[in-house]
Amino acid sequence: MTSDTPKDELVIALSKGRILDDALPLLARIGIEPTDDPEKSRKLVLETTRPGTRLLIIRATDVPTYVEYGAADLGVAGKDVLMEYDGRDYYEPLDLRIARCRLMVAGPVGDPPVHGRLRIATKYARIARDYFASRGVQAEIIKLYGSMELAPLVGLADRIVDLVDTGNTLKANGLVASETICEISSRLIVNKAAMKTKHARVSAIINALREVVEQGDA
Ligand code: PRT
Ligand code: MG
Repeated sequence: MTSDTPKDELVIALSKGRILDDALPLLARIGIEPTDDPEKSRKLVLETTRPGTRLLIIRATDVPTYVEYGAADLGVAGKDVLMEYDGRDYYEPLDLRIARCRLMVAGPVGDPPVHGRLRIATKYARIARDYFASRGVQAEIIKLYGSMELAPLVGLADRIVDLVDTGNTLKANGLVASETICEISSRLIVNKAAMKTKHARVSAIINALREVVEQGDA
């Protein structure tokens, strides 16, 4: 791919928030710790305690793009983001089992079933389209970029497709989940060229993380 990182460097792309919160302890256990506090620092490139290994702090939805084009060698991204992403040209060797949640269909509490075409508000247009099509349900997908919970309350949509963790956000807005589309967790993804040109270092990270993840499960 086009913009490969220098050969003597390893770049890992991550997003701020829950993925960073959950990924930092895993990285620390394999000896990679940022030298600045990522939540406090405004830097988008963070040096780590492992020489030549850097973290890029970017938007969650941009992680697969950086990895596919080789601007990062590795990345951590939610399965939701990967499923929605247009490209597929990277490896996905490991389920990190962090930032777990479910992608669900939800609607107003006590709402009767909708007959005919369903209007679905979601950030996950591709996933929602595929899901309803696979079930033979006629759905009009309304793409939103956030606050999906509002859409049924103001008559913009009949249902939403969104991530649910505790269910508190749905509850606070008078919504209830009706179907699970899939279970979500974050995955380690790897640039295809880096897997070859930096094979020793990349596979050492994959294997070390796999061990940590499996220990966490025991
Ligand atoms: O926030 P920004 O627009 O920059 O990007 P983002 O929303 O993609 O990032 P972030 O950090 O919010 O989420 C990153 C990833 O975390 C997602 O892609 C998921 O893979 C994962 N994840 C895990 C979640 C949740 N759990 C989650 N609960 N992402 C979002 N939520 C939201 C959900 O959308 C809803 O608004 O939390 C709310 C529901 O939570 P509960 O606990 O009230 O059910
Ligand atoms: Mg968010």
